[in-house]
Amino acid sequence: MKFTKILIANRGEIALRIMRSAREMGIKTVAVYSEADRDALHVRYADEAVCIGPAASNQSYLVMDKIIDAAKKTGAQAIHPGYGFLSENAAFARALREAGITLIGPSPESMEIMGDKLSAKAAAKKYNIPLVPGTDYAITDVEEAKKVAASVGFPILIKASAGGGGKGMRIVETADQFEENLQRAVSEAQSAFGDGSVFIERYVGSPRHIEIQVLGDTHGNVVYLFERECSVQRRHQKVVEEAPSSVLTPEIRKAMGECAVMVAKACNYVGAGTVEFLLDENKNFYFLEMNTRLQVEHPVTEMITGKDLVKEQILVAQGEKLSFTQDDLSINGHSIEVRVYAEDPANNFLPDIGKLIRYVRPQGSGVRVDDGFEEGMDIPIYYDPMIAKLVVWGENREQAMDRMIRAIDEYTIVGCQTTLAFCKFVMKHDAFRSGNFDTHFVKHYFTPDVLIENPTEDESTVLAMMAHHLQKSAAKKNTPLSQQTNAGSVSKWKLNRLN
Ligand code: MV4
Repeated sequence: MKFTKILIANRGEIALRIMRSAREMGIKTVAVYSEADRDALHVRYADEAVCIGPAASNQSYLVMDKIIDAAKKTGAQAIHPGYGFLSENAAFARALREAGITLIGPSPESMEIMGDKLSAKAAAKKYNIPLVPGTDYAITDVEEAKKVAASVGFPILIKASAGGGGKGMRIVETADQFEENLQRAVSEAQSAFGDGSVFIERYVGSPRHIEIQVLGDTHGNVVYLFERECSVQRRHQKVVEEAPSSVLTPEIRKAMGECAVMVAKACNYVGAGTVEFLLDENKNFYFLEMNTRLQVEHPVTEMITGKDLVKEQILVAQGEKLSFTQDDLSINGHSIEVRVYAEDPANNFLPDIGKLIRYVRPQGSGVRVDDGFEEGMDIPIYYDPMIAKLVVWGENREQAMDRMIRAIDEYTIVGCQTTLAFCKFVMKHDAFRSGNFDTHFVKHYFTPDVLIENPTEDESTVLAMMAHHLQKSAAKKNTPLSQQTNAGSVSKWKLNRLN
């Protein structure tokens, strides 16, 4: 069935990004919004908009019934959930199925298999996908855990089956630490996820995080759209993503890609999904988990493949066959994304929301900005503090990194602290530039004082202004008051630079 109208059950940059593809396809869009998002860009961009409640997500963007009602009321045939919120909620997928509304995403069954790490591992094991040595069943008995550990070797990582994204993980260095850690992990998993199942794996000490984009249709076809490298992250929050990875050989890429396709086939996957792997120092890769949604960092894949992943999602949700095969896909150039958060990297990345007093996006060749804000808007406190995704494309990695630095320098955000300077620090760092880094990059190399050595253009301006001002006031001290002028050269100069 061809859709004529779809509802986007999300907000911010991803809601806009989805609407843009829908509009290109001639599909009308319905926005839903909370009271905090009345003036948001996704509401203005949509053909229709429905208010679904107060600011708090659990009273708006997370309330299935309100969203389903909005779809029924507006006659939307399908719902795109974006990422976060209800995007990986199997109950929502099932409720849509019962309401006769198409989810632009996988089936509830695929979500359930992959939502639970143990059932995901079990599904992958059937296809001989490499897994980190450990257990593929829930473990509660300390003696048994010690036995497994003796065969796979310490350190060991305890993971919650219902966890994911690093939640509920514990490292165990020696056998005598098992008792305490296992009990704690079980009770933490029970209280955090309502499921105390944990399993153990050998701890891979310095891994790279590499994920494969897959796309499946309802006719059993699945392709991979190569990898994204997401090793630069801070406390499990990704900061920089790129495609392709600088460490994969064509052979490993093909092997990982084919494994990812098998993982998708293992759960009859339909739509866009991401299969996460760890890559160890010897370039062995291991399946970790599958994310059954469109990911934040999908643009880097779009930049190197030329595909519009949202369009493809909509087409397969309409029941169409994929219009290309694996052999039609190739990697063109290099793409990097940085996440621009309203957070203060000098102050432990605490959210620093405020009004965007001045907001000027970078432009020019090979630059894409996915955002949901305009100058003058407030960043709401209720949601994720991501302001934008800054994405660049270059013919090669070097050009992409240089272009990213240029784009960061062009980006003007006044009104809140942002992670831009931090991203510039990463782009200039030898370990990043050489490609020789792992998931410990931020922990190993970042301290707030590096920001002073890596100011963005805006910060350089402010620093120069401060220096200028200090010089003037020092000079003033030695000048009789009667001779002091108040030319306001600082503010005039600032205006020149900003306009
Ligand atoms: C691991 C690991 C080391 N060894 N598993 C973190 C997120 C979740 N998807 C799995 N994670 C990890 N699993 C074994 N056996 C290290 C991590 C990990 C990590 C993985 C990807 C990206 C960033 C990370 C940061 C810390 C730990």
